[in-house]
Amino acid sequence: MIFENIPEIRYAGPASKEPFSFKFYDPEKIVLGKPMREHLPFAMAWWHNLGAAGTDMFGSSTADKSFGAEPGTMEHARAKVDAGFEFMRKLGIKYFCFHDADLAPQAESLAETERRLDEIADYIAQKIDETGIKALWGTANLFGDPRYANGAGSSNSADVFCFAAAQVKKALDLTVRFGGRGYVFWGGREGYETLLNTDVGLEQENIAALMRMAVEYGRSIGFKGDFYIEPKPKEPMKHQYDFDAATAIGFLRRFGLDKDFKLNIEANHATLAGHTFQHELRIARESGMLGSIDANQGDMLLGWDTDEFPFDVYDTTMCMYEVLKAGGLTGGFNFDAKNRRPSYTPEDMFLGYILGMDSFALGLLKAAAIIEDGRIDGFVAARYASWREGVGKKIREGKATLPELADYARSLGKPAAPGSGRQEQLESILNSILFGM
Ligand code: XUL
Ligand code: CO
Repeated sequence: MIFENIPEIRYAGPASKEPFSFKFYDPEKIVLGKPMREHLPFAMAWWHNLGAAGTDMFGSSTADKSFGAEPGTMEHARAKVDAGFEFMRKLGIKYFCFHDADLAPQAESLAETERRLDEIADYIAQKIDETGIKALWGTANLFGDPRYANGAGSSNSADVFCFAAAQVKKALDLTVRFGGRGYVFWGGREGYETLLNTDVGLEQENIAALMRMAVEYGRSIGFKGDFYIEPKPKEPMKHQYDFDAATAIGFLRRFGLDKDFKLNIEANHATLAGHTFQHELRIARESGMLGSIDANQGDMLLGWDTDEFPFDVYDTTMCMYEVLKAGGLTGGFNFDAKNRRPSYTPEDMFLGYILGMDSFALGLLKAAAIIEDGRIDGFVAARYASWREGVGKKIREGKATLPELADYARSLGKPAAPGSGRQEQLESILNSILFGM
């Protein structure tokens, strides 16, 4: 055992003062007809939880993530598997997300890297058989290696593109082997630093070509899940092509990829794009493309991707409202989050996940309460009532003409008024649902 001092984490209720317990995440509790665990398929992010040790631009690691083995060795790769499965089992987490590069150290040659991945995959597959824990999604790290400095699918070099293709193929093999529900493309380097050296048209066509080949190959090896784009506007590149949900949806439709792809929406990426988390979820939901969620949050005082554990219950509530309205996710909730640098002990790893899981459980309870209360949905329905009858209905059905509507407007005799939007009243209702007894 790696986390010897940490017990299995159980539900103890909101009044509990026991740090190693859930205050709101009660897996078997029925919410709107379904147990919480089904509403909330949580996943562990391999890279942050088992890899991130607190290094930043100004300082080295604060946390020890060696798990008793020498970092950079296959022994360490195995120790991470042991730590990860023990961690997930103790928290009752049923899924994990991974990049190929998170699983085993990269070797000099692609062939040796792939051999190492196969070796560790055998070990992971054994753990999957023992525990029933599976992959939520897999992905290829197409941003860390220097060869991807100008992008992967969007690289100026066809040889670099082929390396990316090899990695995507292998990551798909692993995702299928680990029972993954999805496969992610996060285009961290798919963008540009300056337009002076960039052929945007060629780069976008090539990214689409890589995605199309991934779909063809994935389906040929029996992958039945969804492919996802994870939008992010910038960082590491100055501009990334998958800027936000609307941009990614337009891209997928332009290249005919929208039947196989959905979106993986990350809270911190939404705010970097100048949107709220709920905005991105709503745009994805309205297009039938809300697939999965990277559950974290940013810091409004810092302008970058801080990947904090979710804590803001307004955000998790409105997130869960969108998820409930979408009828759930085909993916799940991946904690793409890391402890703050000064929270460097193994206990902090658990405390971060307890915070995140409780914040989403509380959000689920409150979102269900908003729906059951009905005042907000009722207000929205009433606000658009004019579209369900008379002239509004005719317009919605596509049966109206401009001259006809002009005649109608003239016949009204008084200026048309939209009616109050009642924003303050609605915000007050939200507060009373969140904090009222
Ligand atoms: C980076 C990010 C990635 C993706 C997977 O901002 O969110 O970790 O989730 O590559
Ligand atoms: Co992410």
